[in-house]
Amino acid sequence: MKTPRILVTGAAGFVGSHTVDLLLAEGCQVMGVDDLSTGRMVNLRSASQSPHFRFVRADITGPAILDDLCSGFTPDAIIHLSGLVSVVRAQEEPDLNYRLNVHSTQLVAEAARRHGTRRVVFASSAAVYGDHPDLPLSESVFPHPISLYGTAKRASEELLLGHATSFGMETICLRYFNIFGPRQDPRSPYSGVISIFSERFAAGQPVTIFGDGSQTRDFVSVFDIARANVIAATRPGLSATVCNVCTGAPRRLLSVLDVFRSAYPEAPEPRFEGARPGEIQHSCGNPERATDRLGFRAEASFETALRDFIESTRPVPAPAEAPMLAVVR
Ligand code: UD2
Repeated sequence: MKTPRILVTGAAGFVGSHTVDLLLAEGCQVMGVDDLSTGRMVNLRSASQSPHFRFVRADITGPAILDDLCSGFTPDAIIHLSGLVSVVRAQEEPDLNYRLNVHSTQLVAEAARRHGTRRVVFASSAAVYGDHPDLPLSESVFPHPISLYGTAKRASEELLLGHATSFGMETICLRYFNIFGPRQDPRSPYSGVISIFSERFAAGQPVTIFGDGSQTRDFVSVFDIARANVIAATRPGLSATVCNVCTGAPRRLLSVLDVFRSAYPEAPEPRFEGARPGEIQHSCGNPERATDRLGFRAEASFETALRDFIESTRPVPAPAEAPMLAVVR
């Protein structure tokens, strides 16, 4: 069988770098592109050792960039992961949100069409659902995003599905729920709660709980997200679709906190503050469609994946000083 050739945009980011690692482990030829505005080369340290990986530093919205990549590499599929990830920044800079989260998708879809790449996998988000009351969220409910970020993801989905209908392309939009795992940047105040907690617990600093901690989220390991991407890009015979990537099992924020506190029993007490304005209380996806249409099911046990993540971010204790040797004269 021919070795799959996969082009990954946003390859040096949190999700991108794990996806690249898994594609290489599965024997694919991988071309990664990233402008390194938020992605980091250190995330590709292991991938860069592989003779099957090539990396190009570029902004994919630049003139002819995607055409050059597609004509040089001739990908079988494109996994489009680059974009503006901050919901707050998307709200503050709507034109930037449009360029990075909508226009870039149109450029990817068109480059794929022109170069005969039938399969495009797209990083969509649970944000397309907005504050929908019917949980768990199924793809059949009408999406009603409440942020420009969610709106842009929704618009991108429609552009890709339009390419499927018009040109027979296999465009697969994956609605990721709350992703956690290694390489997520904890420094931004808008990072995922688990990466913020891991950094603060490791530094011996108190964490802040917004609200009373009873809010729930459908947390998915980044290793499962990478697996969904790889299946969507490489499994033969898939049709265009939109699928949740989630576990279907909501977790309370207080139970997440408990796992951290058992790993760091000496940690200071958390601080409680008012809930963030406009935030939803509960979120959970229905994972059935991804199982039916892609053959994907989240496998990581939440507790195990969270404990592994906590251990991987635990500071390494400084080596004990060597005992002084008495000088014998
Ligand atoms: C997620 C996405 C966001 C958007 C949104 C759509 C992440 C990181 N964010 O936001 O991009 O798609 O869903 O619905 O996946 N919290 C604390 N203390 C902290 C940080 C957070 O209590 O230091 C709370 C926060 O108030 C919220 C929960 O933890 O209730 C989860 O917060 P989050 O920022 O990880 O994710 P979320 O679901 O708000």
